[in-house]
Amino acid sequence: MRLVVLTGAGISAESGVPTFRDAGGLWEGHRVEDVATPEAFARDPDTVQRFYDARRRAAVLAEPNPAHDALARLEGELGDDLLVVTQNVDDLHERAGSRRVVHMHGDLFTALCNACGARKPIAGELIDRPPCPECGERMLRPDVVWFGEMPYELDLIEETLFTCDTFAAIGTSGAVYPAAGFVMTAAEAGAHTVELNLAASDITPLFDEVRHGAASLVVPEWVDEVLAAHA
Ligand code: BV8
Repeated sequence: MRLVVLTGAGISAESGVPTFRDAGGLWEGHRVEDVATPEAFARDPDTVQRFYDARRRAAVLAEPNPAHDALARLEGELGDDLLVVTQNVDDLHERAGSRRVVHMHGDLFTALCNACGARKPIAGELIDRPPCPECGERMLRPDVVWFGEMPYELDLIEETLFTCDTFAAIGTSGAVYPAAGFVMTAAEAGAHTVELNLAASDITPLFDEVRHGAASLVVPEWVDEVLAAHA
């Protein structure tokens, strides 16, 4: 059994991390083009830095929920036969104990230097332009993938999708590519595909199986079934 699990903001919603498109979501308070594009950063870096500094502070205060815990438990049993690909920039998968996690859209706790390209851990804020520990320049940005930028680890992700026999998408609206296309790649490779989401998404019709409900309930239930079938 080789599994790929794609997660989105919905898996962290019950941990108090706002999603993007739901009521009260991030895109209600901010226009994507003002905070999540390289053009926005060039035009108004302070607004972009404040946006990510605030999300970093909120992510520190959040705790993993039973959905994160269940995936960590699944990795405990399946080891290398499970890969979690997350669109999330929080660190709740790792704080729940997952190790095999690919952050295809980057993460809040790494800074990327626009001068020398170094990547450095960051716990605090970037609004005050701290110097790059490597080159000393004050051109650090959040190491997140903005719209129009190439997501990370696409080769590894596609390779794993081609050889998986089960693909699950948890808490994602399927509104953003190339992530929203992974279900088709997995299906073409013959995998069984399952969506676990609070409500129907933009890609629900593409799945073999659909389970709608809160991640903290439907994910542990699904993991128990997978482990029972694997035993
Ligand atoms: C790229 C990081 C070149 C930053 C993000 C093809 C067609 C059309 C457009 C495109 C295309 N290909 C590329 C594009 C352009 C663009 C795109 O997709 N635009 C969209 C708007 C149409 N894509 C890009 O620019 C990408 N780069 O294409 O580079 C390329 C081309 C080909 C191959 C390689 C490269 C880069 C996109 C990455 C942008 N960065 N995040 C940050 O975090 O600030 S995207 C961001 O939004 C997320 O990371 C995620 O990827 C995306 C969607 O968010 P979700 O996680 O799904 O959250 P959302 O709020 O939308 O939904 C939440 C869901 O959870 C809902 O369904 C809800 O019902 C559910 N839910 C809520 N609560 C719960 C729950 N479920 C369970 N339990 C709950 N309690």
